[in-house]
Amino acid sequence: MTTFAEIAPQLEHQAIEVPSWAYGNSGTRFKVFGTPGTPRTVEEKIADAAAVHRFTGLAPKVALHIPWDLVEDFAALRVYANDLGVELGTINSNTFQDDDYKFGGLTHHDPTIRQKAIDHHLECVEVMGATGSRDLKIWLADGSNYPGQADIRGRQDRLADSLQAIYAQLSGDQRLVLEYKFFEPAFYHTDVPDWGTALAHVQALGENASVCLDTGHHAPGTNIEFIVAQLLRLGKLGSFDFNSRFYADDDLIVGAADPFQLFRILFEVIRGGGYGPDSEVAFMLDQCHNVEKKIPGQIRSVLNVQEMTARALLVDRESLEAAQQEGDVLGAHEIFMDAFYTDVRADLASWREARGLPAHPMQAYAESGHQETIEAERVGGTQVGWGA
Ligand code: LRH
Ligand code: MN
Ligand code: MN
Repeated sequence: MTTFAEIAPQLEHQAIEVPSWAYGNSGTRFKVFGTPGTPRTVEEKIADAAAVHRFTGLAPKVALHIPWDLVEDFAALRVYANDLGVELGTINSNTFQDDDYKFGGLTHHDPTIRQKAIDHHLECVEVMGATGSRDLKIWLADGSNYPGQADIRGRQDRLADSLQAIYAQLSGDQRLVLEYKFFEPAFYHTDVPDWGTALAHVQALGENASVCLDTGHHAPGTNIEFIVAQLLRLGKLGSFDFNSRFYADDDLIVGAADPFQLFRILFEVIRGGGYGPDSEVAFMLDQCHNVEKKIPGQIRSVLNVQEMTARALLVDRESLEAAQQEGDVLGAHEIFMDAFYTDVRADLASWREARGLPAHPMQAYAESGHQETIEAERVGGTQVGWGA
């Protein structure tokens, strides 16, 4: 049995990137509820992300979405973030809220619109230069609703060409990360529906292109940890967008719907070399907090990832391998489940305390008065969020 003391040093490597949009107002197509204390500016979103890091020590970076987080001076925004103790992380492009993109962006049949979508990505690459971001994350809303509506094959060819134009503008250690999603907003076909399609495109691009796996973007019952194992094996797992789903792309708190699935995913990440100081895999959250408070929602999320990482690290891999070799099905399964069922919360509390962090970040945040302060301060103005 592996002990917590044995795995504790490995917990130091945990870094989870939080999304700026988690702090803005969000909702469903039925209603966006306003939440007191919601940021009115990009700076206030970053300040909220910095609060999550202060209380947990787990979230040193904040991902930006362009144009939601468009500012005049990204270099100044970077200094502002650094002063608050966080860095600016992944730059997410957005070609899904402009009328021109009704029938697609990077796949569009009209060269003018396709070029507009490419240019948007080139602007994102410029932003990355100013923010010091490594990753450009591309998710496409492109697809069609009805059979015959679009030339599925032609769109793949145009997508490959568009991605090539964007990839050519990356420099140094910058990366292009392509995110897949099997449906929504298009319902008949999606242009990057699955990891196989994403892989085909990033493989054609080259070494600095990889796949982003959003845990909410799969059909029910999909074995996500298998995809993790395969992409790591091929050196093409660039990043995660973590969240929980009950039905579709619910974007709920990671580890809330199915902690065991999160454990299985993290086990494969560790097994495949995707966790640790030399890992190239970015752990990100892609979530919204529609009805709960946003900062504690994010604190809960990063703690859930930490908890399941600790449990996954606890799997006695030597004994597991021995049991597997012997064909001891139930023995191997038990070793795996023993780690999953280990309650690490008290050990993690002491571990945090030893690092000068609050033992219980949720409670510490609730008692800090921070929420009341931002709710009192942030009145008036426009609350930013989805669709802003
Ligand atoms: C699409 C998605 C993608 C977007 C984000 C807001 O469903 O997962 O990552 O950038 O949501
Ligand atoms: Mn996502
Ligand atoms: Mn999504």
